[in-house]
Amino acid sequence: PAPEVGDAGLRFPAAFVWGAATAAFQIEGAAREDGRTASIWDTFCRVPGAVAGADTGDVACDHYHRWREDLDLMAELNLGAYRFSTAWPRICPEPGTVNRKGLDFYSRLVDGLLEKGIAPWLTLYHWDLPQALEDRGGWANRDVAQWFAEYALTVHGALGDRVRHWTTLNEPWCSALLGYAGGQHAPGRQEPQAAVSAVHHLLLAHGTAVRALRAADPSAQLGITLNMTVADPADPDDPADRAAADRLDALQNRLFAEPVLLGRYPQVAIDAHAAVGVALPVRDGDLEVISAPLDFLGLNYYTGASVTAHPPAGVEVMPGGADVARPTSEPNVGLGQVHSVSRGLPRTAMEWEVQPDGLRRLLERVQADWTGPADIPLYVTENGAAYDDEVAPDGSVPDADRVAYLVRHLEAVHAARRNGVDVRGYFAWSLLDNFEWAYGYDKRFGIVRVDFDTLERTPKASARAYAEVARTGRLAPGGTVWP
Ligand code: PNW
Repeated sequence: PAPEVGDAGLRFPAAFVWGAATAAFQIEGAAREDGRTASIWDTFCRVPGAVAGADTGDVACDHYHRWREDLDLMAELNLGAYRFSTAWPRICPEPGTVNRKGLDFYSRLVDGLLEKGIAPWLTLYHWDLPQALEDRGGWANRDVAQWFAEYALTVHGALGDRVRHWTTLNEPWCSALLGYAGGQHAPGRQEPQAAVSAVHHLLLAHGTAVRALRAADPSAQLGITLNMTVADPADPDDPADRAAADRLDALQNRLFAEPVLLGRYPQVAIDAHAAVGVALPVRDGDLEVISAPLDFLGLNYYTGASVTAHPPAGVEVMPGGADVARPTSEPNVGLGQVHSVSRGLPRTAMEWEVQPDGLRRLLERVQADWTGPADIPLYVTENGAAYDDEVAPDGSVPDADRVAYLVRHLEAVHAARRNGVDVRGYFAWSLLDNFEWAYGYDKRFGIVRVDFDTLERTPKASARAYAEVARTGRLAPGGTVWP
């Protein structure tokens, strides 16, 4: 095999997947078209103070109408893969219903991708639960596992002949804990027991869908995407700080990775829940369903955390704590005293510290603890940064900070590969500036700029740089020196 490091810079194998990612609610718009019904995010956007600027997903990037143009962009950027999600409320607004027009949109999109030689990576759930299902209890209702499996089979029935890579859930931590405990995300509930029920039912939905899809299509590649953090004790010599880092790791990372890949919930998380009087509603046989074998694990990584058990004097860095008017709470149920402390690293517009080496360490740890034993590969399904981009007088967007962010994280992926991690692809978040959840359109993660007045798309410098990496399969000599 070709050497990975050399005069040509850092080389990735020819089969390495170079992609970009989006999610339905964040880009599509067309919220009331062709039979789409309301999702929990349509409702949440109308709660006063829930979303910055009272922004909604009504128009977003208007991708529902501009998808052909967006496909041209993807081809221009040399993408080998496109990670997108299907909107449940376009397809199965209620159990037992199917909306053909919703499926047809994704069928056209998939055909368009394949025509351009771009592999579709489909995510079934990226946070837009039909409001009709939330009205029946949402993720806190155990029946949701069955509803989700039915929806998964419906989408597979329409697209399974052309889509090879299927992801059940994107970041169930966010859906359950920001949605039902912290209240930062839809449906905005702040009910600890409902939140841990949602954790379990999301995972049960995942496993039930995996079993159903596997039976329908033995050759489909099935996975889940988890968001993980690297929690370091602020003072590694302080047992209280070490315990704080351990609780955060248990409640953000292990609570999801272990049931899915090892078939058990971590005792530290069970104890943390019990301490606040709540419990995962596990029934006999559930963990067998939840740990149905997978073909890959997707990891989303943005930042790490340095944590202490002692209330800090300085400013707290709380990933995901939206700067909005509505009161929210700590999302991690039973976390206890855990406070983030700044390491003085550069930050993105989300206030998240830039910690590329955290990605290398995370990949190594995830393989050692989970994907190695399960014998499955890893993909970075999201990584990227929000910055306050400036538009130059000639209309170009010289986003040097985002270029540096991407390069440094790709170097970390390469370092993990050199250390033996089987990570086979990388998806930049995001293809387009889009609806950044509780932050609305204020935070721009795109490698392509979207003008939200005209909806015009402009590839940023980061898009050009990423296109070059995707074309050549390498980072230029010195890593950070880009063409
Ligand atoms: C992920 N947190 O969200 C999502 O998958 C994307 O849809 C989103 O646009 C992207 O990351 C950037 O935020 C997260 O609070 C939201 O730690 C919040 C957190 C993590 C990920």
